[in-house]
Amino acid sequence: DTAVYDPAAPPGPPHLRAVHDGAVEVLESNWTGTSTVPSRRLYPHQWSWDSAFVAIGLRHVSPLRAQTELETLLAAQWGDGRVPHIVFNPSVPLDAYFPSPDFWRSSTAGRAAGAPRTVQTSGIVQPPVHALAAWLVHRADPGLSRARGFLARVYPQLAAWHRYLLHRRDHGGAGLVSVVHPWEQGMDNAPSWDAPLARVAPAPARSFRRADLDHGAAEDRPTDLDYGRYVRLATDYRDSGYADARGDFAVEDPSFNALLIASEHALARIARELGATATARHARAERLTAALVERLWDPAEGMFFCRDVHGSGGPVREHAVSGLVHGGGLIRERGVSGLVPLLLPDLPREVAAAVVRTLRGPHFGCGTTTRLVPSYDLLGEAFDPHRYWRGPAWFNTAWLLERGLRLHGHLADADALRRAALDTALTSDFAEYVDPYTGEACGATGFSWTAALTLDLLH
Ligand code: 9YW
Repeated sequence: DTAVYDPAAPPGPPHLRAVHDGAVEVLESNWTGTSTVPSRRLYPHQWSWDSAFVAIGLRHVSPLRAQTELETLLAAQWGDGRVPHIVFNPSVPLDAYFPSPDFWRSSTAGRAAGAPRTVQTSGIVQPPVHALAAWLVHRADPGLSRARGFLARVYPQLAAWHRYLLHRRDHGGAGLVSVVHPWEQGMDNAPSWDAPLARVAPAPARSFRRADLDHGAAEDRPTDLDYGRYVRLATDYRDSGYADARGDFAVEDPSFNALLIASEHALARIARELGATATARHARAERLTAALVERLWDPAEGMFFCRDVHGSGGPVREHAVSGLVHGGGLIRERGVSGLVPLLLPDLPREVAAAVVRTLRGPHFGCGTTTRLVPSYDLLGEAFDPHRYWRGPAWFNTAWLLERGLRLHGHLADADALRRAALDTALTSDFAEYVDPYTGEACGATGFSWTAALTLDLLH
């Protein structure tokens, strides 16, 4: 009877079984043998924060594959500790994704920063969800993890990764990490970037070819002007040898920093599991939480905002898409990134309570007007329910907020968000993102982190 080889069915009614089976199937078909592509057609390489989210879900299906996913990514770590945002698959044609390895030139331009010689990567980073993922993966099967020495091997790599961010990327000088490119924060064309990007002279459109438009609808994707600026920033960073001097663009982002803090807490747990002391790491995470509140919290608006490190006191500028933008300091665009710190255990009580009120209020409509939390202010001038990070709902942010609500004791809200995410994942065929009101699928379907985080919510 071969049934004994079948994976155990998760508990629950038949439609949850369908969600489970569908999610497993997506992860199977996006698995390359050593890692998972976010989407077979749109994103045919390994992406950094995608892999962390994927590992969190994959641990329920195969703890071994989940460990391998993180190990493959960390094998491409640079000598200076940075974990690149893309690890390229050499068997995929160069024109399948832009920017391709010949744009980043990691093994030559990144030599001084210690880029690996044998594997091609990008030179920017993505949010550090990895230590959190490694800890959760370990807990899914501690026996296998210990037998393979999983934590003992990844711990020094993760520690070096956090060191890089904390020491080389503190461009604001207050302890928080700055991103130097919108792609680093992961929410590429969020309206929060409009102001700092307005200072960047776009690269000429003819100097690059957007492969994303071969697979994604132009009206759902960033604009050509956005891309011109992305290319300029990345080119200048590359041509500096990926040196972390303060460049034109440096922003302290709430979600990026909150994920680093959550990962720092996870790294403390990993240290303790390995027999080392965890106190210093927990203390650092608490200090970073205090800095996050001090630098990015706006009590009047009840949410966190990005801080434009170069912008303080600068002139008000014009942006082609959203009109007038602020000259500096806090960028008061309400993005879902400003709610993600709810994930943190040491958030002051009144801050957590205010974030929950904002989440439920008219700007995000959670549990009231929206089906799934939008990426951007429903009432904001730049809101567009279909354009990528300027309105659509994403499943990774739903997962992060669900965890935050649960952590802070808002169980009914957490349950409702969980149900909405599970239903929408199934009906949208595990879409990359969805219309926040209707749940209509946008971007790619069969998207890996949607499937993985759905699986995690089922358990
Ligand atoms: C792109 C892979 C990546 C995500 C990012 C998302 C998108 C790449 O896809 O960026 O070409 O637009 O914005 O967060 O990691 O899924």
